[in-house]
Amino acid sequence: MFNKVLIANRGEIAVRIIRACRELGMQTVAVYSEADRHALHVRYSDEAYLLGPAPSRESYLRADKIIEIAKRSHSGAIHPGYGFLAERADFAQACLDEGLGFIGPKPSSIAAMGDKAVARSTVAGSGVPVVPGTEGEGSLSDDDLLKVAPEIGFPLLIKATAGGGGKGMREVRSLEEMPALLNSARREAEASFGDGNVYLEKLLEGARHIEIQILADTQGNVIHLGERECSLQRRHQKLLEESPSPFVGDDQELRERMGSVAVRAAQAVDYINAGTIEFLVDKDKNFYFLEMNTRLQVEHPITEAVTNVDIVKEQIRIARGRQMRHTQEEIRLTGWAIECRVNAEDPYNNFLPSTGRIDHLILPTGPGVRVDTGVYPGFEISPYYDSLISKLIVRGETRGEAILRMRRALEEYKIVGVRTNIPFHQHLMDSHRFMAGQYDTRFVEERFSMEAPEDESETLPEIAAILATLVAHNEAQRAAQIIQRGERDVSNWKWVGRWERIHR
Ligand code: MV4
Repeated sequence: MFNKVLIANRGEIAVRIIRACRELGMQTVAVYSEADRHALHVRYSDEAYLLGPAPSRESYLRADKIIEIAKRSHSGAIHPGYGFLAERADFAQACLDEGLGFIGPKPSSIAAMGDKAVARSTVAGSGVPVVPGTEGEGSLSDDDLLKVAPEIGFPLLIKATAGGGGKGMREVRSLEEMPALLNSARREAEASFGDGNVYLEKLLEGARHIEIQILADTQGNVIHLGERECSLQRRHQKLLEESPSPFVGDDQELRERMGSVAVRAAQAVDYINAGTIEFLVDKDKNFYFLEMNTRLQVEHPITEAVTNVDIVKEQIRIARGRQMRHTQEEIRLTGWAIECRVNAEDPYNNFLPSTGRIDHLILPTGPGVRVDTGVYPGFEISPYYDSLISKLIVRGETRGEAILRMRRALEEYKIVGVRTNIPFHQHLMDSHRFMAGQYDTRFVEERFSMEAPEDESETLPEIAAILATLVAHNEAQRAAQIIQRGERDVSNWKWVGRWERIHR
């Protein structure tokens, strides 16, 4: 039984895990790169060890060094967080081989779900619905794929078996264009994963992306914690998540069905610890298994907010061989939670990553607000890691209250020194489609613009357009976002005025 945990991660998630450990009375060991010497996770941990230079390859991906530090510091277990080594079966196995606990599933479960074709056929064998497509495991040649494609029917999707996150994915609308698309999909998959193997699925258009959080302990208990709506994303990067899903809403029967199918999918690979089953859900509420994420997810706090379950503490208890503290009957979703991912990127410039020092920072607080962050004033945002700087999570009794609370929290949030996507989230909170919960995975890319109100404004009087823009974006927030030291000498107000005249 361990009581010292090494956190093999950085940023907000490392801080989140350290907090859970401390509340459970456990010692914490941080690891960090040269870019993260002054990071919050280093300050919050009991001990911290340098891994190496800033690039992930030379620091947070150095499995050998991390295991060596775990042993040297007498840590009993490693929590991988998300990203980096979290879904590497070989790393989980190496931990176990060295007598270290891995706070996550068994290596065999990670491997089975890591190969998307194996995952499909494994869960399908347990009666989990999958999108019609190629069946079985093992590699398929172009000839094989071109032969079965017409049986599956067009449009279809080429997907990488080593994939996930949309890499190596291609839409195919006819047999004629398929050979070239197979080629480019294989090349991209080979470049990204070192594995050019692909499989086919019928393309589901206009579907929603809804995922189910599950927890499984070593005593054989598997429960689900309801769903998260994750359709608001751009180029496979999620931007906002909510729980419950407005699409599932009060259809408790659908929730229960998706939940029990998710539990079955987890059981199909002998799953232990926290995991997430992703589904595509069509207009008629048919749902299909997409993939399973065998890790703690970025958006776990919204599930915590509506279930009152501390998922990270449960992960640690489960890894210590303890029974889960909750039964399925005890889990009830109450209220509504929304998470906005605050990224250091410029929503007015194609979401270009923004780096630099955080000169000023005021975090929103107050009723129903949670901020998980790894940064503080004076911290330098480097280009080496993902651009997530914080997660703003709000909870309300109803979806309406949660949206109003999110607006209020976004107004309070001030970051000066780097650009952030806060104006994007503010714009989104004013979108009628978002308010109505009417969005699918194409919404941000196809129907949402930062430049103009979503419903064409030509017919509206000019004065209304100006007022709507001013109210929607909140002048003060806009001014704070725009400041870049030494770049111009006019006041923010003048600059905003010009900007708005240019962008009308
Ligand atoms: C799909 C799909 C439509 N039909 N599969 C994208 C990433 C990977 N996790 C699976 N993805 C999709 N698979 C079929 N058969 C549409 C997507 C998809 C998507 C899925 C979830 C969230 C956002 C998405 C954005 C574009 C496409």
